[in-house]
Amino acid sequence: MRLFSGEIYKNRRDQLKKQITGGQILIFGNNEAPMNYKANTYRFRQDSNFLYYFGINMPGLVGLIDPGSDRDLIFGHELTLDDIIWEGPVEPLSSLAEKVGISLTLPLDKLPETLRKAGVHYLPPYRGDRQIYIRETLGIQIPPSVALIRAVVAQRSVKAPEELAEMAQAVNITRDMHLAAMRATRPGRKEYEVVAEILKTLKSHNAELSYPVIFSVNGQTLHNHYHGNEMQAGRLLLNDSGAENEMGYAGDITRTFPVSGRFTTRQKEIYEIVLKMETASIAALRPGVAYRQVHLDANRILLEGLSALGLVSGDLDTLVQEGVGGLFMPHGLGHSIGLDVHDMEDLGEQYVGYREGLERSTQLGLKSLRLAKELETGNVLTVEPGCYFIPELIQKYRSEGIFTQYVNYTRLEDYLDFGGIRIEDNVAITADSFKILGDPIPKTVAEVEKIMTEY
Ligand SMILES: [Mn+2]
Repeated sequence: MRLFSGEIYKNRRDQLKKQITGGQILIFGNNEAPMNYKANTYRFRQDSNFLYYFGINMPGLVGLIDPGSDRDLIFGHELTLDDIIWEGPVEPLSSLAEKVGISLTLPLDKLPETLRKAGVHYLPPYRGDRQIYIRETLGIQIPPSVALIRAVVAQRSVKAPEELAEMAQAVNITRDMHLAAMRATRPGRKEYEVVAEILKTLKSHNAELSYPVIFSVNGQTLHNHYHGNEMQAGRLLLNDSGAENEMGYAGDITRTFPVSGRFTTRQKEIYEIVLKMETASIAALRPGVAYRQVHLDANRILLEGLSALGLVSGDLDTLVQEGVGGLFMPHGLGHSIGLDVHDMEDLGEQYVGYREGLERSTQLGLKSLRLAKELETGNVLTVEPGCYFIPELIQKYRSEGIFTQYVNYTRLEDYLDFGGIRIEDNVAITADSFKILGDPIPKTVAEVEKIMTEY
């Protein structure tokens, strides 16, 4: 198990203690999750808050941080002979705890009596077994702590240099997956044959997926997990896939490319619009910039491009304000990323991506913007504009007479078989600018066509 130094975990807990005064802080690790019966489990994924403060990637642990004392604790069980027979002689919990700066571990059944239930702080549980444990076993009746949520979000939102290095590594593994996919795609193959190459590359780095692979000729479906189509020349392929490295940090990258290796004129026209949205959005990033504004500016570039193609018309400011861009990009420009691919979504997007005075819109597109607030140094986020032609959405808007004064629905008929394009990179906010994480991944028309026709 790879860990940061014990000092790093101790400093993180000490920083949290300064924010929370009075009451103990409980950080729950995850348990194994049964797939079809108890002993046959899904891949174990540790809780990200536990990983952040306690590092140990093992099921069945609870961390206790006591702001009134120097001593933090981990509750869990030491391996029995039976465990060793089945699972092998892994490192004892007490020794792992030592490595993350914890000198005392106790059996999990000692937790109820150690706890002062009155002022306990805990984070919102997202698994059913954990909710039951908190309520029934620990007898905690108070809700999750908003003060703790705010403190954890503030801390985890600013990535330290050692975290940025892990994230760049996750992106570089992801990069290899994307290069393999571009090289393996050709007309006549099935999507799942290329997905197999993606997974082979992932596993060769001892990494895991940070979310299920989206790899489809139907890129207009935003989260398409079906991989059974035959890839045909003339279609576009959208690949949104990412690696989670050994330390739990996520990559989240999207590239779109032609199955044949060469863009058609029509594909190139739309691709260049999305590429301009992506590069211009990234170039605008720096501390203090509100990501909501970057999202709106990307929409303006989209509408400007579609206007040049005669698909929309009208005053650009009005088009942006009316939300016409949502018809073509019904999602937000990006989200925070870190130990979670949507970082800290378990704690509530209103705390991670919004702030007081910044309300979430109800407009199609803008309502799905997960990160709207002002950026600060150390934030890491995705920039992932897209342009999609979703036949069901276009037909519904047309039949209901929505945006008829702005959208040329007759011309749009030619695009109903187009699919969708998304281009996504992971970007860190530096002291005065930005840095795209990882090595460059083919992105311009020329770069994409080159790698796809090299082999
Ligand atoms: Mn993403």
